[in-house]
Amino acid sequence: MSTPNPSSVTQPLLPPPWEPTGGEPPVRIADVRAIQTAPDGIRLVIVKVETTQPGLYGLGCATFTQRPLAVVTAVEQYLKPFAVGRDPNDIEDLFQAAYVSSYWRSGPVLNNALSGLDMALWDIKGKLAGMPLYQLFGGRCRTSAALYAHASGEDFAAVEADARRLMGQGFRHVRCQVAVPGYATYGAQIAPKGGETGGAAPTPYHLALRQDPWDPAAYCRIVPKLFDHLRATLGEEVELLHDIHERVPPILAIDLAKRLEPHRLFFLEDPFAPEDNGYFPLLRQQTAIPIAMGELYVNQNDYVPLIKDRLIDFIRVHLSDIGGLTPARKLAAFCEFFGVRTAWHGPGDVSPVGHAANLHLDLAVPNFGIQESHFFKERTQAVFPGCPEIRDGAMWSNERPGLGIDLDEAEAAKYPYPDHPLNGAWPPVRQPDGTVVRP
Ligand code: GCO
Ligand code: MG
Repeated sequence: MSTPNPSSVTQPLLPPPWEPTGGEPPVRIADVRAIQTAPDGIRLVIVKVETTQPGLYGLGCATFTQRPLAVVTAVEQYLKPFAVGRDPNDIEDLFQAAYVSSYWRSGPVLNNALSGLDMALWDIKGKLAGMPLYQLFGGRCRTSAALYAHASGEDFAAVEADARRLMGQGFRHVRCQVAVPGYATYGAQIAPKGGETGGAAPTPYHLALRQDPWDPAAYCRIVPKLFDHLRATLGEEVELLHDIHERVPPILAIDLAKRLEPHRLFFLEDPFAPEDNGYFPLLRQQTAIPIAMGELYVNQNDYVPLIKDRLIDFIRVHLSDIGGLTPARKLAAFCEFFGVRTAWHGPGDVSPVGHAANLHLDLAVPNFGIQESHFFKERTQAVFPGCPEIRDGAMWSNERPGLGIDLDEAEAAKYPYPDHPLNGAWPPVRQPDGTVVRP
Protein backbone atom coordinates (compact mmCIF):
# COMPACT_ATOMS: atom_id res chain seq x y z
CA MET A 1 0.00 0.00 0.00
CA SER A 2 1.52 3.29 -0.97
CA THR A 3 1.25 6.44 1.16
CA PRO A 4 0.54 9.72 -0.63
CA ASN A 5 3.65 11.60 -1.65
CA PRO A 6 3.77 14.65 0.69
CA SER A 7 5.26 16.81 -2.07
CA SER A 8 2.14 16.35 -4.17
CA VAL A 9 0.09 18.63 -1.90
CA THR A 10 2.38 21.53 -2.81
CA GLN A 11 1.81 21.03 -6.53
CA PRO A 12 -0.43 23.66 -8.14
CA LEU A 13 -3.93 22.43 -8.84
CA LEU A 14 -3.64 23.64 -12.43
CA PRO A 15 -0.57 23.88 -14.63
CA PRO A 16 0.66 27.43 -15.22
CA PRO A 17 -1.03 28.98 -18.21
CA TRP A 18 2.01 28.91 -20.48
CA GLU A 19 2.38 25.11 -20.23
CA PRO A 20 0.11 22.86 -22.25
CA THR A 21 -1.92 20.49 -20.11
CA GLY A 22 -1.73 16.73 -20.78
CA GLY A 23 -4.76 16.84 -23.00
CA GLU A 24 -5.16 19.39 -25.76
CA PRO A 25 -6.62 22.66 -24.44
CA PRO A 26 -9.83 23.77 -26.07
CA VAL A 27 -8.20 26.56 -28.04
CA ARG A 28 -4.77 28.06 -28.76
CA ILE A 29 -3.53 31.17 -30.57
CA ALA A 30 -2.53 30.08 -34.08
CA ASP A 31 -1.46 33.34 -35.72
CA VAL A 32 -1.13 37.07 -35.06
CA ARG A 33 -1.20 39.30 -38.14
CA ALA A 34 -0.97 43.05 -38.68
CA ILE A 35 -3.26 44.22 -41.49
CA GLN A 36 -2.56 47.58 -43.13
CA THR A 37 -5.36 49.46 -44.85
CA ALA A 38 -6.29 53.07 -45.63
CA PRO A 39 -9.82 53.13 -47.07
CA ASP A 40 -10.35 56.84 -46.26
CA GLY A 41 -6.66 57.71 -46.82
CA ILE A 42 -5.82 57.38 -43.09
CA ARG A 43 -3.25 54.67 -42.38
CA LEU A 44 -4.90 52.08 -40.11
CA VAL A 45 -3.32 49.00 -38.50
CA ILE A 46 -5.59 46.16 -37.41
CA VAL A 47 -4.33 43.08 -35.60
CA LYS A 48 -6.07 39.80 -36.34
CA VAL A 49 -5.52 36.99 -33.84
CA GLU A 50 -6.44 33.60 -35.28
CA THR A 51 -7.02 30.52 -33.16
CA THR A 52 -6.93 26.78 -33.58
CA GLN A 53 -10.73 26.74 -33.40
CA PRO A 54 -12.00 27.05 -36.97
CA GLY A 55 -13.63 30.42 -37.58
CA LEU A 56 -12.69 31.84 -34.17
CA TYR A 57 -10.57 35.01 -34.39
CA GLY A 58 -10.41 38.45 -32.84
CA LEU A 59 -9.61 41.97 -34.05
CA GLY A 60 -7.76 44.76 -32.30
CA CYS A 61 -6.84 48.34 -33.17
CA ALA A 62 -3.10 49.06 -33.35
CA THR A 63 -3.34 52.31 -35.29
CA PHE A 64 -0.47 54.76 -34.80
CA THR A 65 -0.98 56.62 -38.01
CA GLN A 66 2.29 58.58 -37.90
CA ARG A 67 4.41 55.41 -37.39
CA PRO A 68 2.29 52.48 -38.64
CA LEU A 69 5.18 50.48 -40.11
CA ALA A 70 7.00 50.44 -36.78
CA VAL A 71 3.88 48.97 -35.14
CA VAL A 72 3.57 46.32 -37.86
CA THR A 73 7.15 45.21 -37.14
CA ALA A 74 6.49 45.07 -33.39
CA VAL A 75 3.42 42.89 -33.98
CA GLU A 76 4.89 40.52 -36.55
CA GLN A 77 8.43 40.15 -35.24
CA TYR A 78 7.79 40.25 -31.49
CA LEU A 79 4.17 39.71 -30.40
CA LYS A 80 3.41 36.94 -32.84
CA PRO A 81 6.19 34.56 -31.68
CA PHE A 82 5.35 35.54 -28.11
CA ALA A 83 1.64 34.71 -28.35
CA VAL A 84 1.36 31.76 -30.76
CA GLY A 85 0.57 28.56 -28.86
CA ARG A 86 -0.88 30.35 -25.85
CA ASP A 87 -4.46 30.03 -24.63
CA PRO A 88 -6.32 33.17 -25.83
CA ASN A 89 -8.42 33.07 -22.66
CA ASP A 90 -5.50 34.26 -20.52
CA ILE A 91 -5.81 37.94 -21.41
CA GLU A 92 -4.38 39.40 -18.21
CA ASP A 93 -1.39 37.06 -18.11
CA LEU A 94 -0.64 37.63 -21.80
CA PHE A 95 -0.88 41.39 -21.30
CA GLN A 96 1.42 41.43 -18.27
CA ALA A 97 3.97 39.11 -19.85
CA ALA A 98 4.01 40.87 -23.21
CA TYR A 99 4.27 44.29 -21.56
CA VAL A 100 7.53 43.46 -19.80
CA SER A 101 8.95 41.16 -22.47
CA SER A 102 10.83 44.08 -24.04
CA TYR A 103 12.19 45.14 -20.62
CA TRP A 104 12.09 48.75 -21.89
CA ARG A 105 8.35 49.08 -22.18
CA SER A 106 5.48 51.45 -22.86
CA GLY A 107 5.59 54.11 -25.57
CA PRO A 108 3.22 54.47 -28.53
CA VAL A 109 4.79 51.82 -30.81
CA LEU A 110 4.86 48.97 -28.30
CA ASN A 111 1.57 49.98 -26.69
CA ASN A 112 -0.24 50.04 -30.02
CA ALA A 113 1.11 46.60 -30.91
CA LEU A 114 0.05 45.31 -27.50
CA SER A 115 -3.39 46.89 -27.92
CA GLY A 116 -3.85 45.02 -31.18
CA LEU A 117 -3.30 41.75 -29.35
CA ASP A 118 -5.22 42.75 -26.23
CA MET A 119 -8.39 43.99 -27.95
CA ALA A 120 -8.38 40.93 -30.21
CA LEU A 121 -8.22 38.65 -27.15
CA TRP A 122 -11.20 40.48 -25.60
CA ASP A 123 -13.03 40.11 -28.92
CA ILE A 124 -12.31 36.35 -28.82
CA LYS A 125 -13.45 36.09 -25.21
CA GLY A 126 -16.73 37.77 -26.09
CA LYS A 127 -17.21 35.37 -28.98
CA LEU A 128 -16.45 32.38 -26.73
CA ALA A 129 -18.95 33.70 -24.18
CA GLY A 130 -21.52 34.52 -26.87
CA MET A 131 -21.86 38.05 -25.44
CA PRO A 132 -21.16 41.59 -26.61
CA LEU A 133 -18.16 42.92 -24.70
CA TYR A 134 -20.14 45.49 -22.71
CA GLN A 135 -21.89 42.52 -21.08
CA LEU A 136 -18.57 41.01 -20.00
CA PHE A 137 -17.60 44.42 -18.61
CA GLY A 138 -20.59 44.39 -16.26
CA GLY A 139 -23.52 45.24 -18.52
CA ARG A 140 -25.00 48.47 -19.80
CA CYS A 141 -25.18 51.66 -17.77
CA ARG A 142 -26.83 53.51 -20.68
CA THR A 143 -28.57 52.92 -23.97
CA SER A 144 -25.89 54.53 -26.15
CA ALA A 145 -22.81 56.74 -25.90
CA ALA A 146 -23.40 60.49 -26.32
CA LEU A 147 -21.03 61.91 -28.91
CA TYR A 148 -19.43 65.20 -29.69
CA ALA A 149 -18.80 66.16 -33.28
CA HIS A 150 -16.33 68.61 -34.83
CA ALA A 151 -17.39 71.97 -36.24
CA SER A 152 -14.81 74.16 -37.93
CA GLY A 153 -14.53 76.95 -40.44
CA GLU A 154 -12.50 79.80 -41.85
CA ASP A 155 -14.40 82.42 -39.83
CA PHE A 156 -16.94 82.67 -37.00
CA ALA A 157 -19.98 82.53 -39.29
CA ALA A 158 -18.67 79.36 -40.95
CA VAL A 159 -18.06 77.67 -37.59
CA GLU A 160 -21.54 78.69 -36.45
CA ALA A 161 -23.08 77.27 -39.64
CA ASP A 162 -21.17 74.02 -39.22
CA ALA A 163 -22.26 73.75 -35.57
CA ARG A 164 -25.89 74.36 -36.58
CA ARG A 165 -25.60 71.60 -39.19
CA LEU A 166 -24.45 69.14 -36.51
CA MET A 167 -27.08 70.32 -34.02
CA GLY A 168 -29.63 69.68 -36.77
CA GLN A 169 -28.40 66.07 -36.89
CA GLY A 170 -29.08 65.68 -33.15
CA PHE A 171 -25.66 66.49 -31.66
CA ARG A 172 -25.91 68.26 -28.32
CA HIS A 173 -22.12 68.50 -27.92
CA VAL A 174 -20.03 70.29 -30.55
CA ARG A 175 -16.29 70.96 -30.61
CA CYS A 176 -15.58 74.30 -32.29
CA GLN A 177 -12.28 75.29 -33.95
CA VAL A 178 -11.68 78.35 -36.13
CA ALA A 179 -8.87 79.02 -38.58
CA VAL A 180 -6.42 81.75 -37.63
CA PRO A 181 -5.91 83.62 -40.92
CA GLY A 182 -2.43 83.08 -42.32
CA TYR A 183 -1.55 80.34 -39.85
CA ALA A 184 -1.70 76.52 -39.91
CA THR A 185 -4.39 76.08 -37.26
CA TYR A 186 -5.10 72.71 -35.67
CA GLY A 187 -8.61 71.46 -36.44
CA ALA A 188 -9.49 74.11 -39.04
CA GLN A 189 -6.92 73.58 -41.74
CA ILE A 190 -7.18 75.71 -44.85
CA ALA A 191 -5.41 74.23 -47.92
CA PRO A 192 -1.68 74.29 -47.10
CA LYS A 193 0.67 76.52 -49.02
CA GLY A 194 4.22 77.86 -48.73
CA GLY A 195 7.30 75.64 -48.56
CA GLU A 196 10.60 76.61 -50.11
CA THR A 197 11.92 74.72 -53.10
CA GLY A 198 14.42 77.31 -54.31
CA GLY A 199 12.38 77.94 -57.46
CA ALA A 200 12.37 74.29 -58.59
CA ALA A 201 9.15 72.33 -59.00
CA PRO A 202 8.10 71.03 -55.56
CA THR A 203 9.06 67.42 -54.94
CA PRO A 204 6.69 65.15 -52.98
CA TYR A 205 8.99 65.70 -50.02
CA HIS A 206 8.55 69.46 -50.22
CA LEU A 207 4.79 69.11 -50.69
CA ALA A 208 4.62 66.99 -47.57
CA LEU A 209 6.46 69.69 -45.63
CA ARG A 210 4.35 72.59 -46.90
CA GLN A 211 2.72 74.33 -43.98
CA ASP A 212 1.78 77.84 -43.01
CA PRO A 213 3.53 79.03 -39.87
CA TRP A 214 1.88 79.15 -36.47
CA ASP A 215 1.51 82.05 -34.03
CA PRO A 216 0.19 81.15 -30.56
CA ALA A 217 -0.61 84.78 -29.66
CA ALA A 218 -2.81 85.32 -32.74
CA TYR A 219 -4.68 82.13 -31.89
CA CYS A 220 -5.18 83.14 -28.24
CA ARG A 221 -6.64 86.49 -29.35
CA ILE A 222 -9.17 84.96 -31.70
CA VAL A 223 -10.56 81.99 -29.73
CA PRO A 224 -12.37 83.94 -26.95
CA LYS A 225 -14.04 86.04 -29.68
CA LEU A 226 -15.16 82.84 -31.42
CA PHE A 227 -16.93 81.70 -28.26
CA ASP A 228 -18.45 85.19 -27.70
CA HIS A 229 -19.96 84.78 -31.15
CA LEU A 230 -21.08 81.17 -30.66
CA ARG A 231 -22.78 81.73 -27.31
CA ALA A 232 -24.51 84.85 -28.67
CA THR A 233 -25.81 83.04 -31.74
CA LEU A 234 -26.26 79.41 -30.65
CA GLY A 235 -27.63 80.09 -27.18
CA GLU A 236 -26.97 78.45 -23.83
CA GLU A 237 -28.21 74.91 -24.33
CA VAL A 238 -25.68 73.45 -26.70
CA GLU A 239 -22.53 72.07 -25.06
CA LEU A 240 -19.40 73.60 -26.59
CA LEU A 241 -15.91 72.10 -26.50
CA HIS A 242 -12.51 73.27 -27.71
CA ASP A 243 -9.10 71.63 -28.27
CA ILE A 244 -5.97 73.76 -27.72
CA HIS A 245 -3.89 70.78 -28.91
CA GLU A 246 -0.91 71.73 -26.70
CA ARG A 247 -0.01 74.47 -29.16
CA VAL A 248 0.62 77.45 -26.89
CA PRO A 249 3.06 78.26 -24.09
CA PRO A 250 1.59 77.16 -20.74
CA ILE A 251 0.95 80.64 -19.36
CA LEU A 252 -1.00 81.62 -22.49
CA ALA A 253 -3.10 78.48 -22.07
CA ILE A 254 -3.94 79.50 -18.49
CA ASP A 255 -4.95 82.96 -19.67
CA LEU A 256 -7.06 81.46 -22.48
CA ALA A 257 -8.76 79.07 -20.05
CA LYS A 258 -9.74 82.01 -17.83
CA ARG A 259 -11.13 83.94 -20.80
CA LEU A 260 -13.19 80.95 -21.91
CA GLU A 261 -14.59 80.18 -18.43
CA PRO A 262 -17.57 82.58 -18.76
CA HIS A 263 -18.68 80.65 -21.87
CA ARG A 264 -19.28 77.50 -19.78
CA LEU A 265 -17.49 74.99 -22.01
CA PHE A 266 -18.27 71.29 -21.59
CA PHE A 267 -14.50 70.92 -21.67
CA LEU A 268 -11.29 72.55 -22.78
CA GLU A 269 -8.88 69.97 -24.16
CA ASP A 270 -5.09 69.62 -23.98
CA PRO A 271 -4.22 73.04 -22.56
CA PHE A 272 -0.66 71.80 -22.01
CA ALA A 273 1.73 69.36 -23.64
CA PRO A 274 2.32 66.17 -21.62
CA GLU A 275 5.78 67.53 -20.85
CA ASP A 276 4.09 70.43 -19.00
CA ASN A 277 1.92 68.35 -16.66
CA GLY A 278 3.37 70.37 -13.76
CA TYR A 279 1.22 73.35 -14.80
CA PHE A 280 -2.07 71.66 -13.93
CA PRO A 281 -2.08 72.68 -10.23
CA LEU A 282 -1.58 76.32 -11.30
CA LEU A 283 -4.40 76.12 -13.85
CA ARG A 284 -6.75 74.58 -11.29
CA GLN A 285 -6.14 77.45 -8.85
CA GLN A 286 -7.08 80.00 -11.52
CA THR A 287 -10.25 78.65 -13.12
CA ALA A 288 -13.06 76.13 -12.77
CA ILE A 289 -13.22 75.46 -16.54
CA PRO A 290 -13.58 71.66 -17.04
CA ILE A 291 -10.35 70.16 -18.38
CA ALA A 292 -9.99 67.16 -20.72
CA MET A 293 -6.53 65.75 -21.12
CA GLY A 294 -4.60 62.76 -22.23
CA GLU A 295 -4.66 61.71 -25.89
CA LEU A 296 -0.86 61.82 -25.93
CA TYR A 297 -0.36 59.89 -22.70
CA VAL A 298 1.27 56.47 -23.05
CA ASN A 299 2.32 55.59 -19.52
CA GLN A 300 0.42 55.37 -16.26
CA ASN A 301 2.89 57.79 -14.71
CA ASP A 302 1.56 60.43 -17.14
CA TYR A 303 -2.01 60.32 -15.87
CA VAL A 304 -2.14 58.77 -12.39
CA PRO A 305 -0.87 61.93 -10.61
CA LEU A 306 -3.40 64.18 -12.41
CA ILE A 307 -6.30 61.92 -11.48
CA LYS A 308 -5.39 61.31 -7.87
CA ASP A 309 -4.90 65.05 -7.32
CA ARG A 310 -8.20 65.81 -9.11
CA LEU A 311 -6.51 68.13 -11.61
CA ILE A 312 -8.50 67.08 -14.69
CA ASP A 313 -12.18 66.34 -15.28
CA PHE A 314 -12.10 64.08 -18.35
CA ILE A 315 -9.55 61.39 -19.21
CA ARG A 316 -8.99 61.40 -22.95
CA VAL A 317 -6.48 58.65 -23.59
CA HIS A 318 -6.27 56.94 -26.96
CA LEU A 319 -7.01 53.33 -25.98
CA SER A 320 -4.47 51.73 -28.29
CA ASP A 321 -1.76 54.16 -27.16
CA ILE A 322 -2.01 52.96 -23.57
CA GLY A 323 -2.03 49.26 -24.54
CA GLY A 324 -5.70 48.43 -25.16
CA LEU A 325 -8.79 47.46 -23.19
CA THR A 326 -7.02 45.78 -20.28
CA PRO A 327 -5.30 48.97 -19.04
CA ALA A 328 -8.24 51.18 -20.09
CA ARG A 329 -10.69 49.24 -17.90
CA LYS A 330 -8.41 49.73 -14.89
CA LEU A 331 -7.96 53.40 -15.74
CA ALA A 332 -11.72 53.95 -15.98
CA ALA A 333 -12.25 52.32 -12.58
CA PHE A 334 -9.44 54.39 -11.06
CA CYS A 335 -10.99 57.58 -12.50
CA GLU A 336 -14.38 56.66 -11.04
CA PHE A 337 -12.98 56.89 -7.52
CA PHE A 338 -11.77 60.44 -8.19
CA GLY A 339 -14.79 61.84 -9.98
CA VAL A 340 -13.03 61.93 -13.35
CA ARG A 341 -15.17 61.04 -16.38
CA THR A 342 -14.14 59.25 -19.57
CA ALA A 343 -13.81 60.94 -22.98
CA TRP A 344 -11.79 58.40 -24.96
CA HIS A 345 -9.94 59.76 -27.99
CA GLY A 346 -11.97 58.98 -31.12
CA PRO A 347 -10.73 60.75 -34.27
CA GLY A 348 -10.35 59.15 -37.72
CA ASP A 349 -7.00 57.66 -36.80
CA VAL A 350 -8.72 55.38 -34.32
CA SER A 351 -9.90 52.53 -36.57
CA PRO A 352 -13.54 51.41 -36.50
CA VAL A 353 -12.29 48.46 -34.39
CA GLY A 354 -10.91 51.00 -31.90
CA HIS A 355 -14.19 52.95 -31.96
CA ALA A 356 -16.04 49.71 -31.17
CA ALA A 357 -13.69 49.15 -28.20
CA ASN A 358 -14.36 52.73 -27.02
CA LEU A 359 -18.08 52.09 -27.33
CA HIS A 360 -18.17 48.90 -25.23
CA LEU A 361 -16.40 50.73 -22.40
CA ASP A 362 -18.63 53.80 -22.85
CA LEU A 363 -21.70 51.63 -22.36
CA ALA A 364 -20.38 49.78 -19.33
CA VAL A 365 -18.53 52.29 -17.13
CA PRO A 366 -20.54 54.37 -14.64
CA ASN A 367 -18.27 57.41 -15.06
CA PHE A 368 -18.77 57.84 -18.81
CA GLY A 369 -18.50 61.49 -19.82
CA ILE A 370 -18.64 61.86 -23.59
CA GLN A 371 -17.29 60.13 -26.70
CA GLU A 372 -15.52 61.86 -29.60
CA SER A 373 -17.03 60.86 -32.93
CA HIS A 374 -15.74 60.30 -36.42
CA PHE A 375 -17.91 59.76 -39.49
CA PHE A 376 -16.38 56.87 -41.43
CA LYS A 377 -17.12 57.03 -45.15
CA GLU A 378 -18.58 54.28 -47.33
CA ARG A 379 -15.29 52.59 -48.18
CA THR A 380 -14.36 52.22 -44.52
CA GLN A 381 -17.85 50.94 -43.70
CA ALA A 382 -17.37 48.30 -46.41
CA VAL A 383 -13.98 47.22 -45.03
CA PHE A 384 -15.39 47.00 -41.49
CA PRO A 385 -18.86 45.38 -41.49
CA GLY A 386 -20.54 46.12 -38.15
CA CYS A 387 -18.95 49.57 -37.81
CA PRO A 388 -20.71 51.21 -34.81
CA GLU A 389 -23.77 53.20 -35.83
CA ILE A 390 -24.03 56.97 -35.27
CA ARG A 391 -27.58 58.23 -34.79
CA ASP A 392 -29.21 61.12 -32.86
CA GLY A 393 -25.85 62.42 -31.62
CA ALA A 394 -24.94 59.06 -30.08
CA MET A 395 -23.06 55.85 -30.93
CA TRP A 396 -25.02 52.59 -30.74
CA SER A 397 -23.72 49.05 -30.43
CA ASN A 398 -25.01 45.96 -32.13
CA GLU A 399 -25.63 42.79 -30.14
CA ARG A 400 -23.03 40.58 -31.81
CA PRO A 401 -20.59 38.73 -29.55
CA GLY A 402 -17.25 40.38 -28.79
CA LEU A 403 -16.52 43.78 -30.32
CA GLY A 404 -19.29 43.21 -32.85
CA ILE A 405 -17.18 44.33 -35.79
CA ASP A 406 -15.50 42.44 -38.62
CA LEU A 407 -12.79 43.07 -41.20
CA ASP A 408 -13.27 42.17 -44.86
CA GLU A 409 -9.67 41.40 -45.83
CA ALA A 410 -10.35 41.42 -49.58
CA GLU A 411 -11.86 44.92 -49.28
CA ALA A 412 -9.04 46.08 -47.00
CA ALA A 413 -6.45 44.95 -49.56
CA LYS A 414 -7.96 47.35 -52.11
CA TYR A 415 -6.73 50.33 -50.09
CA PRO A 416 -2.97 50.23 -49.51
CA TYR A 417 -1.35 53.13 -47.68
CA PRO A 418 -1.09 56.24 -49.85
CA ASP A 419 2.39 57.13 -51.10
CA HIS A 420 3.97 59.69 -48.83
CA PRO A 421 7.61 60.74 -48.63
CA LEU A 422 7.53 60.53 -44.83
CA ASN A 423 5.41 57.33 -44.65
CA GLY A 424 2.68 59.22 -42.78
CA ALA A 425 4.85 61.21 -40.37
CA TRP A 426 3.74 64.75 -39.60
CA PRO A 427 5.63 67.68 -41.09
CA PRO A 428 6.91 70.16 -38.50
CA VAL A 429 4.78 73.08 -37.30
CA ARG A 430 6.95 76.22 -37.16
CA GLN A 431 6.71 79.74 -35.83
CA PRO A 432 7.20 82.48 -38.44
CA ASP A 433 10.94 82.57 -37.66
CA GLY A 434 11.23 78.82 -38.35
CA THR A 435 11.26 77.53 -34.77
CA VAL A 436 9.61 74.11 -34.47
CA VAL A 437 6.69 74.03 -32.03
CA ARG A 438 4.53 71.26 -30.65
CA PRO A 439 1.88 70.19 -33.16
C1 GCO B 1 -8.53 65.02 -31.30
C2 GCO B 1 -7.09 64.96 -31.66
C3 GCO B 1 -6.75 64.48 -33.04
C4 GCO B 1 -5.24 64.28 -33.19
C5 GCO B 1 -4.95 63.17 -34.14
C6 GCO B 1 -3.46 62.91 -34.30
O1 GCO B 1 -8.80 65.59 -30.25
O2 GCO B 1 -9.33 64.46 -32.02
O3 GCO B 1 -6.42 66.10 -31.25
O4 GCO B 1 -7.26 65.29 -34.04
O5 GCO B 1 -4.64 65.46 -33.63
O6 GCO B 1 -5.59 62.04 -33.69
O7 GCO B 1 -3.22 61.89 -35.20
MG1 MG C 1 -7.26 66.47 -29.21
